[in-house]
Amino acid sequence: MTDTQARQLRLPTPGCYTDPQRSGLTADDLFDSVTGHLFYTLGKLAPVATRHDAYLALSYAVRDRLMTRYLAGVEAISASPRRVVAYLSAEFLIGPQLGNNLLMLGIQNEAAEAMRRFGIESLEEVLEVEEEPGLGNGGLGRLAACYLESLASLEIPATGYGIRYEFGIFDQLVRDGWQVEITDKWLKGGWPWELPRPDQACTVGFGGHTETYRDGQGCLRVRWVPEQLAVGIPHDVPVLGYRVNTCDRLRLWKAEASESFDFYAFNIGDYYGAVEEKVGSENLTKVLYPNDGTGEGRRLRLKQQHFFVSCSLQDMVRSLDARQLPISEFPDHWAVQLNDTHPSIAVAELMRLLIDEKQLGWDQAWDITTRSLSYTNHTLLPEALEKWGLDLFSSLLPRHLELIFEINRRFLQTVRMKYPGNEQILRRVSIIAEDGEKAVRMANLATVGSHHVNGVAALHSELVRTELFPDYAAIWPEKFLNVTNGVTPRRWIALANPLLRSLLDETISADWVRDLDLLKELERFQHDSAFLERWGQMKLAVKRRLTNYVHQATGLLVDPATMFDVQVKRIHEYKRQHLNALQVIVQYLRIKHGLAEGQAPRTVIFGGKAAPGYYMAKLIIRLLNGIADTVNADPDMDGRLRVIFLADYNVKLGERVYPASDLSEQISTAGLEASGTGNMKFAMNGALTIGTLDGANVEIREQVGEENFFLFGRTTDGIEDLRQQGYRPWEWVSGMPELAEALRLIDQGHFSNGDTELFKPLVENLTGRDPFYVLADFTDYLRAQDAVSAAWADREHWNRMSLLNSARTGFFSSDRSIREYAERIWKVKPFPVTISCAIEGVESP
Ligand code: NBG
Repeated sequence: MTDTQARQLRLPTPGCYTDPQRSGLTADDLFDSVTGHLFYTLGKLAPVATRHDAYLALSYAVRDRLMTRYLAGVEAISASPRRVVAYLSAEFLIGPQLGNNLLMLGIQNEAAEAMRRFGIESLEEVLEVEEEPGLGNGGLGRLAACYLESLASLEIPATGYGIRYEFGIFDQLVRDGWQVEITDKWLKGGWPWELPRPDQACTVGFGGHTETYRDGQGCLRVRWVPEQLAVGIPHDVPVLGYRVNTCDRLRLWKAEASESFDFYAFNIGDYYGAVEEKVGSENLTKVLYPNDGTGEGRRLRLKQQHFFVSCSLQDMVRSLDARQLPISEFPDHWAVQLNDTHPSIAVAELMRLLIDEKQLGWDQAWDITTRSLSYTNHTLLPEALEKWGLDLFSSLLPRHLELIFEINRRFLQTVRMKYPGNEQILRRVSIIAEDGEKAVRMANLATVGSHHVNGVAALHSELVRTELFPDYAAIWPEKFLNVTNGVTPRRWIALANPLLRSLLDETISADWVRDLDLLKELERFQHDSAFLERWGQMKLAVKRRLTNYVHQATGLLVDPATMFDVQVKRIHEYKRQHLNALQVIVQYLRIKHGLAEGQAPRTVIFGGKAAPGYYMAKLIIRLLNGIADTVNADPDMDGRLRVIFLADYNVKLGERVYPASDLSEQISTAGLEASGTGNMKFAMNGALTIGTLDGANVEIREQVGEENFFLFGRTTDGIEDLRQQGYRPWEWVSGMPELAEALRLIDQGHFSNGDTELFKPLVENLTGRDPFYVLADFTDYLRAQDAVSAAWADREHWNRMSLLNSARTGFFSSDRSIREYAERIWKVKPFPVTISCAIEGVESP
């Protein structure tokens, strides 16, 4: 028997399949595997294979290599049960998968070599064709993805539970300066990273009524008789950790109708009626909602939330049943994290499963629920704190509403005992809002039903305690804590910034990828002129890469030697892109007036999507593009000022932009940005921050040193004082001639081809109410921008500050955040997985 025959005959051992073509990590093995997939999985011959085929075949080859690890993990957990983290999130913005998985496996070079043998010169060309699943709006969804990756990298067993939206966040085009939304058909070319599991489907009910009955023991029980059923089909995405065997799982639910065909309707000739239910149910997971949209489609949104939460909790319960573990052990097996209020119906749904399905008594069910759930708050903006009117709620989830009333009644009883006669406090902490339209307050439900509640940056968590939930914090002081957000250095440095990565590998050793605190060692070079020069050269090379992209995307040539001054994030008034816009206009005017001496030449880059229904945000995009058109067409600006709006900002574009930035704009109104995570990605990659004391900016400044951060603006208290004094923005304009001129120019149509109506709402908003204190912070912002220009003039000094920003941002690794959650909230420990064919270079314990 030849070697090849022997190899083909080898049978999989439990937990490991050692066929090199499926699990080997050499370029030869990968090449064989890709050839095999091209032929057998895609049914194509190499000569006619497209780039996309190469991407698919390589992805299947890589997925094979994840499976060994994934299945070994599943077996290990069932052999030796321990608590698993269930991260419930309506959004997971996981970004492109192929490049990341190659990095995790340590086979980027091998894959590049395998592709070369196909005649594809650079791996980039293949990575480029991957469509990213836009299953999130912004920071919250991306955070969930970073956290899943860190969980796997720290070898902690975890499942992310979410929704498989058929259409994710819309693709953004810019037409005549306006945002245009295009449906995101991310699944159209096939998505090789998911495994559908129809055998593990769950059924979820909606509507109907409840009825009481007596069980076998004569106990009175409640039964929910739903009017409509939908089926959730899990689609699993493997999430491999960095150079470890742990491969966690992202389980996304897709909705299908329970009865895809109504034979009665069909038989009476009503073909459309026969498929109506199917279409209705499948609409459930069709589209992701914009997080700051209007009230439209709210009913469907609540359905989505209940749908994915119910499927996920049923799945967890089933995992205990399958192992014949008593339901009382639920909290020993699952630590369920609620990512914002979107999954907070979990409090009622878990109670329902325990009481109605598992027939437990109230006290035991409540004990299990509150020992299992914990909740992260991600915003203080009142419009984002979800509330559902009782009419809507009772029509969709009648049984849940009964349970919520009872949870509330019992909770208020304990509050009454603590604060006798204090009706005010009862009104404030009640889960049901009684003022105005009666509604269920989801943040209150999540807080009452969780053992811990955390904010996402020190300042934000403090505001949660003192402003949002002071009464709850008085009742349960130990329930509230802070876990400052973090981002994964694998994607945001190692993958996104290969030049920085090699420099770090060479100067520190490659261990920084696992232990970002090692970046501190860079501090040794802070006075080494040669090293600082090298640092600057590296940055320049990275900027060149972005310059090429900008040229290709916009047709504009930008000079990589200019300062790249960048603001990329969702467009929102509180994030104040319009504050930045006003500053750019002042820079432009100074150049026009010959007053720009000492002003650094800049390329100002914007990127971000506005919620489709958010008019003011869309007008801000129009303004940014209007300024870009005017500035870029003016020869006086050549070499001094360029303004770019990059369309369709997403994870992929973020990977290009963060590494190439010199200045990071983090200029939100103090108290309104819960944390920010882009701010961390910029700083890690050596951009300096200009920012307010808001969110995690506060901690970034503490870490990198105040001398390496451009601070401006009013503090949370300063804003509050202004509000109390009665803020009259129009009175401020006259005292600030540069601002007055900038506003006048907008008003007169200078950036809108003479159209004096277009930006009126924006100018009137700023000078009339200015709800986000743009004008109040303007002068100080300009001062800080002048300090930025001055610092840029001394390049060695700038490079030193940049180096120190990278060196001191180890704290913002999501590994640190996840360790805090694991120790303080979830009480889970790493559980290394052993497989006989471990990844090269990794010791299997
Ligand atoms: C966002 C905050 C950000 C924060 C992310 C992740 C929501 C509701 N909140 O400041 O606005 O960084 O959450 O925590 O999307």
